[in-house]
Amino acid sequence: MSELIQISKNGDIGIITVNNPPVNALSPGVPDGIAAGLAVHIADPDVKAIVLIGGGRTFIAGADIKEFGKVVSGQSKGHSLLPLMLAMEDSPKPVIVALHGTALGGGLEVAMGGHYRVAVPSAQVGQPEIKIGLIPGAAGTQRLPRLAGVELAAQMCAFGESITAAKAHEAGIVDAIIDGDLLACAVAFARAQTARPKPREREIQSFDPGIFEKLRAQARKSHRNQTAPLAAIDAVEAATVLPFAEGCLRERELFNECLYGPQSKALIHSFFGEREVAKVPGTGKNLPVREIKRAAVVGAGTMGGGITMNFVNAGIPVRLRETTQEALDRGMAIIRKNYANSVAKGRFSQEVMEQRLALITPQLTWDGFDEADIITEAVFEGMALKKDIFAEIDRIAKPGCILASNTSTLSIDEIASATGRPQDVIGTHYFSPANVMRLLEIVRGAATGIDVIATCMALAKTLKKVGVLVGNCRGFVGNRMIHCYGREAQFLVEEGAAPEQVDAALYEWGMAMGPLAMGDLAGLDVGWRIRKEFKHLEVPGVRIPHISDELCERGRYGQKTGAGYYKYDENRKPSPDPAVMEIILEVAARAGLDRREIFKQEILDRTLLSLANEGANILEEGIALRPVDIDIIYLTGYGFPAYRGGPMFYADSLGLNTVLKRVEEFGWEPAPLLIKLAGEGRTFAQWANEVK
Ligand code: 3H9
Repeated sequence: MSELIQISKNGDIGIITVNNPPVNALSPGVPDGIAAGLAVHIADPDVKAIVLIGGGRTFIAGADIKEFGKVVSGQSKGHSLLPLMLAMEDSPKPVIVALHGTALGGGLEVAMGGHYRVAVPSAQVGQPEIKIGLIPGAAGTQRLPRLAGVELAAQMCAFGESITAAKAHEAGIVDAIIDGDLLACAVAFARAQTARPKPREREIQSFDPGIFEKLRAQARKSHRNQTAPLAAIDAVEAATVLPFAEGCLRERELFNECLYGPQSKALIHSFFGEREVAKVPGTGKNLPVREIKRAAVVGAGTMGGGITMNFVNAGIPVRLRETTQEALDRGMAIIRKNYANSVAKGRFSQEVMEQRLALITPQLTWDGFDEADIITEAVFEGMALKKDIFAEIDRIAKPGCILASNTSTLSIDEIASATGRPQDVIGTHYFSPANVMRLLEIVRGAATGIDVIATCMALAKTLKKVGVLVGNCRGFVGNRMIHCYGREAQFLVEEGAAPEQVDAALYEWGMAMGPLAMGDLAGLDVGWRIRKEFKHLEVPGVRIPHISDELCERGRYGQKTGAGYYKYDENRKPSPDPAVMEIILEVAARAGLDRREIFKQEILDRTLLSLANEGANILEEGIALRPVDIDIIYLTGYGFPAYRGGPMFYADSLGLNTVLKRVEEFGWEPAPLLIKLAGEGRTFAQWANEVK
C-alpha cells in the first residue's frame, strides 16, 4: 500500500485511511491507493463492511489542483476517478464514508461513491469547482441531484458554496451525524449495515423541476461573464434527462471545455496566488510575531471607521480618536449604520452588533493609546499632518507597539523619520470600503523590522484580509499602477470618448466598475489632494490629464457631492451629465486636441496594458515580490476579474511581444523588463520562477 493510504481492521470492519497532508487532495497515488485498499478488504473474508476516512484535519478536500495545469500542458494524462467510485458502489460489502473537515469537489464525489456517509457536526461538504473555473468532473453533477434533489445540487454545483453537515443530513447527502469519535462511531455504523441491502444512487433517475432558466439568470448576474457556473447547470440538467452513464459523459465533455478554457487557468492562478502572497522571505513559523490584543486608530473618517470595524469584528478592542466631537459623532454614526445594515440583511444579530460597538472607545484624547499594541493612523493625505501625528504617537506608544499608517501614497520612510523608532513603523494600506475590501497592502519601509512585517501579515489573516507585502514608493503597487490606468482613462475622454463609453468597455470586459465611475465612488478629491501634494514633482512637457481636477475645481467630487463624472440621483444611480461633456470639450480645446472616434479595443488596451507596463517597472524595482503579488492586489483591491487572472497574468496570456508592440504604438516608455522578456519570448511568470 502506498504511504498515502493506510489500511487496518477493527474486528470485522476494514478501514481505509487517506493520509496526504495538508488537505488529503486526490494527488496521484491517492485514488489508486483507495482502490487497492478496497480490493484488499473485499477479498478478506473476515471483513463485513468498509470505512473510508481522512487522516489529519480533513477528509479529502478535492482533486489535486496542481495536477490540472499538468494535464492541460500535456505533462500528465490525468486519470478518471469514475472507476474508483464504481468499484466503491459495486462493492459487495457496504462502504461507509466518514467525513470531517471539508469534503469538497472530488472529495464529496468519492464520498458519494460509498453506500453511506456519516459526518461530524463541524464537517462541510460542497462542490466548489466553479471557484477555480471548473465543474465537478467525477460524477458530482450526476450523483448529487440523485442524492440531494435537483435544486440543491444545481445550486451547490453552480455557485460553489459549501453546506454544513446538518444541512447535508437534512438533504440526504449524509446519513448520520456523529457526536463522538468519528472513526469509532463510523465503525459501529458500518457494523449495523452489514445485513442491509446497499443503496445504488446511480440507478435513480432525476427529473427537471423547472428551475434551470432561473438559475442561469442568477448565475449570469452573480458570476458575470463566467463560463463554469453555466456549464455546471448544463451538467446537472443533463442528470435530469440522461441515464447516469450518459450524464457522466456529458459532464466530462463540459468539464474538459472548462479545463482547457482560459478562465480555469486564471482562477487557478488566483487560488494559488492568494496563498503564495502570504509567503514572505525571511518570515515563517520560526519567527516570533508580536501579539495584537488592543488597537488604536487615529481619525474616524471613512477609512478610520472601516479600519476600526475590521479590528472589532476580529474581537480586538479599539480606541478611536478624532479631533472634534462632531467628526467623532459622524464617524461613529457611520459605523453604527454599517452594522445596522448588516443586521437588517441577517448577517448577524443585534446582540453581536452591540458587542462590537462596545469594543470601540470613541474619544478626543490620547487616553489608552499607551496600551495599544498597534496604532493605525488614518487621517487626510498630507505629509506634514502625518508627521505631526507620528511624532505624537512616538511619545505615547509603549515600546514594541506597531505604528501603522494607512497612507495610500506617501513615503513610509519619511513618515517614520518623525519617530525615534522607524523599525516599528509600517504602512497598512486598506482599501475602501475598508470593512469590505479584502486587500491589505503592507508597506515595508527601509527600516521596518521583519517581525513587524510578519506580525502585520498575520494580522491580515486575523482580520480576514489578504495581506500583500509591497515596497515603499509613491502609491506603492496598487495606486502607482492605478494612476497610469486612470490617466489613460482620462486621456481617452479628452481625446474623444464619452465617460460612459470608457466605463462600459471596461465593465463589459469584467472590471467590477469602470475607472471613472470608480473615481466617483472613491471621491475625485482624494486624487486631487494628492496631486496638489506632489505638484512639485510634475515634469514640464509631460502630458498630464486635467478632467478630474477640473471636476473637483467645480465642486464635483463624485458620489459624495451628487456629481462627478456622472450626476447621481438620491439613490446614487448615475446618469451622464451634459455639463461634464462641456467641461471635457473645454479641456480638450485648451489642450489643442482634435477629438476623434475611439473604439473599444483602444480603450481596453490603453487602460489594461498601462497596468502591465507599470507593473513591470514595479517588479524590476523590487517593489512587488512577484508578478502574482501584483495580480492578487488587483483581484482583491481593484475589482479586476479573477477569471482574467490579474494584470500581469493577463499580459502573459496576450504574449509580452504583443503587449510591447501596443505599448510602443501608444508612445509610452516601455518598461525595461517588458522589453527584455518580450525579446526573449518569455512571460512574467517564467521570469518569476527563475529569479525565485
Ligand atoms: C476538484 O475536486 C475536481 C473534481 O471534480 C475532480 C475532477 C476530476 N489541491 O487553503 P489552505 C493547498 S477541484 C492542491 O491554506 P485552509 C494550498 O495551496 C478541487 N493543493 O488551508 C495550501 O498550500 P500551501 C475542489 C491544495 O485550511 C495548503 O493546501 N476543491 C488543495 O485555509 C493549505 O490550504 C477545492 O477547490 C487542492 N485541492 O483551507 C478546495 N487545497 O501551504 C480547495 C488546498 O503550500 N481548497 N491546497 O500554501 C480549499 O478551499 C482550502 O484549501 C480548504 C482548506 C478549505 C480545503
